[in-house]
Amino acid sequence: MVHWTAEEKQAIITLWAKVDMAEIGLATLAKTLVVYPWTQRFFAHFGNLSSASAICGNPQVKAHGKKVLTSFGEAIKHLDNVKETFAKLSELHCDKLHVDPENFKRLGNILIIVLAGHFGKEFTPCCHAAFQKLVNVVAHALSLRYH
Ligand code: HNI
Repeated sequence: MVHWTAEEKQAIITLWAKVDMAEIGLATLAKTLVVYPWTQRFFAHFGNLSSASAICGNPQVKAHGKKVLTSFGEAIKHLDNVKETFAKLSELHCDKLHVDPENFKRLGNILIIVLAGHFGKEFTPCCHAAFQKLVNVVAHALSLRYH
């Protein structure tokens, strides 16, 4: 099981309380779709994804980005229990959607880039390290159905 220090938990929870799910969620999902264009194929039913500006202005991308970020929030509420928390989501992404698990890591790393850009100096190296651990744990939990 992953061990979290009190400092790591504190860093994650404190920053997360300041995160606007809609804004950061949209930025994270839209950037993932632009930077890794093959991920767009999972969202073909979302309508216009024909350019970076179409993606950033797409209301379904916005709504889904918020959903994904809220889901990260669930992991944060259950840091000692992420595997169980994401069991159903892992089933969905692996068995039904067949998302390549590398993409979970990619989205997580984009989230870190977005947080670093948004929070600047407040996203300290310790905070960065705690979030890097979190996105690794989330990516791992989501891919468990493949193992
Ligand atoms: Ni993901 C649906 C969470 C990464 C493709 N995804 C969801 C839902 C949540 C979610 C929550 C909604 C489930 C439901 O409706 O019951 N996804 C997450 C999280 C990550 C993630 C926490 C973190 C890494 N998903 C990805 C990636 C892809 C992806 C990287 C593809 C590249 N997800 C999907 C698709 C759906 C989805 C496709 C269904 C969307 C829809 O509404 O049709």
